Amino acid sequence: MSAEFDLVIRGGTVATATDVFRADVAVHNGQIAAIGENLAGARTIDAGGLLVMPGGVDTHCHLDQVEMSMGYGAQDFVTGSRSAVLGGTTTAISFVSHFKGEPIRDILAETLKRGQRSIIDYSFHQILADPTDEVLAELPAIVAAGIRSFKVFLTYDAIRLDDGQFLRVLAAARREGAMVAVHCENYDAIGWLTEALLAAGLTAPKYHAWSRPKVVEREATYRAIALAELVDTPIQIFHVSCAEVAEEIARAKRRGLKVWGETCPQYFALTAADMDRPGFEGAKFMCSPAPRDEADHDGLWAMMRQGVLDVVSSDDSAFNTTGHHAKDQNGPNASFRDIPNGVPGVGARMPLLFSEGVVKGRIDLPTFVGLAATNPARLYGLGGCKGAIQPGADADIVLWDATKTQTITNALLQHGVDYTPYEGREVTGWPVMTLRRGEIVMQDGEMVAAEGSGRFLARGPYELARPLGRLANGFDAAAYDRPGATR
Ligand code: DUC
Ligand code: ZN
Ligand code: ZN
Repeated sequence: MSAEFDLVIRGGTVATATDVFRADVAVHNGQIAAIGENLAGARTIDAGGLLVMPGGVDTHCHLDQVEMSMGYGAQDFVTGSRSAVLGGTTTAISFVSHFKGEPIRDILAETLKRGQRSIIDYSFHQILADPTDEVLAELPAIVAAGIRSFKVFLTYDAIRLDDGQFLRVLAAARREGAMVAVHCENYDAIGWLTEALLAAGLTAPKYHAWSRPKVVEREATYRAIALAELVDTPIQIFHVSCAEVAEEIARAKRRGLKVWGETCPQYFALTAADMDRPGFEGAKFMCSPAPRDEADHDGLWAMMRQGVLDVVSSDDSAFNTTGHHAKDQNGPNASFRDIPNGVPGVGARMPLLFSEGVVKGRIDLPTFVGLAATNPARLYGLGGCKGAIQPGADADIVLWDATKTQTITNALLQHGVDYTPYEGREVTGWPVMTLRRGEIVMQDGEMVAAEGSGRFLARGPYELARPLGRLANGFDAAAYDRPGATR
């Protein structure tokens, strides 16, 4: 046999979003070149006894974001992408910040510079906090630069959009062929509940969950979907915490709308009770939306099985427990309102989903691959190139030992954060090797890639982000809501 290919991954069990089968996978020039039997390569990796899956695609993680909703995060592109490859992830989408009253271009330039340190391939969502005419006029250039998705927040003082502003973003996205990702919680309801809780002296971390119960998330999700339907813009609902919220997405899908849903490990592996740990411990588990109860986990799994929730991303938005810009920046007795919320998870995402999902029989292996890699890639315009084991795709591959048990510790994850909310948790299934574009970047828990070897992924037009062409009254209002148009 002559060496037709650069590399052959031999004798493993290939898992895709639709199939599980025994095959060799050949890699040439950084791409998957063939899938078959008895393939020959200049180099061989023995994958006997291992799963061969697409490298994970984490379409929601805040790596080295200029500034997040509640401060400066702990994770930069080196620490975040190192932890990513250790956990089997090879592609990430992070965020370009935006601040009210400011143009985007300088933050974009700074963010693109920060990304150059990445080990994994990466792209960005553009946050829009203030859709003024000036900012909307910047969007065609931003989209042309390959940033084909916008993120909006319906809560948080500094960055939230009211309904009118949200409509303007949806209209801009429709014109540009961009996907809109939405943080759905009702701003006024959270503010009202927070004031009441503080007035009642209920300030501990656990009251974070009380300040944003499920109905607050559900109302905003319904509203986001209704407004997206009005404008005819594809959207994804970020970080869905429970089945009641996912039901809104299910109803939208049933009506044929382009609405997708994401959940994250913190919603099936943590609960509100974690925020009730003694002292400041509970702060480590605070994120938004808040983790719910054990009983809610079953509902989320059902929504994943049914394809209502298409994506599991990490929403790694990490703050250290203690120190500058940390969770305790306002002191160890700060009220829940003054503790930044967000949890790390870029490295733990795939092992948690595999262990809690596949090993415990809640989802099958193709569903796992779909949630962790294939669906997020497709949803954000990377389909065919990322998140797939198929000829022509980038050879981003994880070799996974489905039987290996591992106790998660903070040191193991090698991220830039002083804790993990999953400390001490035993999982079954662990990545033993990660390849990015055919190059080994992690082997046996050691990152072996060079800082800065990741590539920026410019995302072009794609079908899922195209409007449906279903307009209320047949009138394309978005076409008239252009920067500078008479309003
Ligand atoms: N929402 C996010 O999507 N990420 C970090 C914090 C938040 O509230
Ligand atoms: Zn959010
Ligand atoms: Zn986030």
